[in-house]
Amino acid sequence: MNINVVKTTPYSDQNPGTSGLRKKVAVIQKPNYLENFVQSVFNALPSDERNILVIGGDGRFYNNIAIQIVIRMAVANGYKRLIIGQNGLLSTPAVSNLIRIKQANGGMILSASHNPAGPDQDFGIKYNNENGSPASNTLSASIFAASLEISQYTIADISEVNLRDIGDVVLNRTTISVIDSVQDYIECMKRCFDFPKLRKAFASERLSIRFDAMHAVTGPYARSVFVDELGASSDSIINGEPREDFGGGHPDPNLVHAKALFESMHDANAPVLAAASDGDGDRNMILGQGCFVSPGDSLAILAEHHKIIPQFKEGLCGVARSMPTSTAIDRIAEDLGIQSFETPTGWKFFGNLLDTSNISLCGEESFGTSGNHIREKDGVWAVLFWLSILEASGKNVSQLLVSHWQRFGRSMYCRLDYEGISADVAADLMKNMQFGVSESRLILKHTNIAGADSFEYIDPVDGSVSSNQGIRVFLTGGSRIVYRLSGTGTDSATLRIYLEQYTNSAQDFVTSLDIPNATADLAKMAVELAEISQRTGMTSPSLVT
Ligand code: G16
Repeated sequence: MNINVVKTTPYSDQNPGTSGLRKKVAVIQKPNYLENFVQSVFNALPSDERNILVIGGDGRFYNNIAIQIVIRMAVANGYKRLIIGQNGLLSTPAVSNLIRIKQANGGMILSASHNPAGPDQDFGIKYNNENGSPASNTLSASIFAASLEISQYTIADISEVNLRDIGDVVLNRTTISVIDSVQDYIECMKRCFDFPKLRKAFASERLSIRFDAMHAVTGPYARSVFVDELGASSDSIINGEPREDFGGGHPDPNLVHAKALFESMHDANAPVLAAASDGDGDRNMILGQGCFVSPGDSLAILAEHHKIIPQFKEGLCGVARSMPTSTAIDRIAEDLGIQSFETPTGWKFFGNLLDTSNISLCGEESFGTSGNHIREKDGVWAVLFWLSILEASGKNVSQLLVSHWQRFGRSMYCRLDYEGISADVAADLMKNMQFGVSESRLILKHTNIAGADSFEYIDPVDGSVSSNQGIRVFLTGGSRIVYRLSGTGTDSATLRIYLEQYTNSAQDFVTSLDIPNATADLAKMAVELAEISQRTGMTSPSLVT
């Protein structure tokens, strides 16, 4: 077998964002573009961390071609074993689990998560560490640095590797193991939850589910877990076949992109729970009959009822949320007498806290929730957790929400996205906000602003400092406005404004409350403070979720 050494020149735009490198497919297809990035990852790793690599993707357009390139390069770079999901498919949580149980050095995930797929849409690639967590900021910086000085890459001259059949093939010094994409993940779920109990509840029809896999990677996982293992009816999974273009949809589980699912939960025959996941299976949206559970409330309710699942029967050691995520979880932590950590946006910031048992449960406003079983967010896990709470409490989703608010108050939560802003305008807008914070000008702009800052995180485990992670504006009474730029887009900038309005008034404890309407005054204030229309020319957000 020949190993080809190919001369190349650097691209200047391979700096990983919130979660790996995400680009338009046309960019990824530029000559040597993907190869440069993959070689830069290998170059950034010490040679003794290049032994076992897990590889898989969400099945989107270009997955099949990209995965063959990654395999040929890993063989050429001396990996001893490659563990690959059948047909190249692995969800992000499944990769994280495999890295850990197979003692791999890391994993390469081919996904742009919730971004749409297809020839004119997005593709992505990210590296996860040996603990199963997305690459740290330090490693990402080394990958970017390597990409700026790359002059050659190595690639094995082999024909297409058959990923259809499970089994091992030895190529040169590398064993290529094609494995069942789902089986190890199910075993992991069985360690976290009481499957026999859930199965009984499905059999007696106390539990029922509708799961929208959005034609992305989660379909086979959801079918195996909910239908084959737990006995849910076979029509419980909708849009369950992974497709290269995700069926032309936008696999972002929220009330805009999974609207039909939400509407179906108003039918008389609606199941007890509905849920949706995203492109790579790490996000989750939870719905009850006629009601939506915001990600912040979901995280808090899981923490409130944590003891009912085997994974947490000894209790939680601590919890964490990303900075823009609602503070509902903080109130539960206080009640439990444990710490609640506030990290920057991005799952990679939870890894150290999980590894050192500072926390065992964490989540984000972007529909991500998970525990200490892996080092990624985990959509199916969150759904199983909700099913377990429904089974144990005998309450429905709406009753769980209301009793949570009655005890702890409610963080009414809303996110405004301003998409397609030019990068310069977005940077200036944030600079102006930074200036307002540093000069304390923001505080003077409104009588109920109690404080404001630019969020900086000092990792309590390794001491690394992450600055400029978004602007926080604190209001009297516990409400907040947060501003930050998205790190997952592929062109132009997206400004996110996160609104959190705290209430402990019983009249707000109804699941049908129109949250954008209830937070309209806060939204107006947020838009004025940041001078959105003057600076962007936009009179309304592109998306409200
Ligand atoms: C990724 C990260 C999440 C993060 C989200 C935020 O999600 O994995 O930890 O919360 O991005 O995205 P943005 O920077 O656009 O606000 P995913 O599901 O896209 O991998």
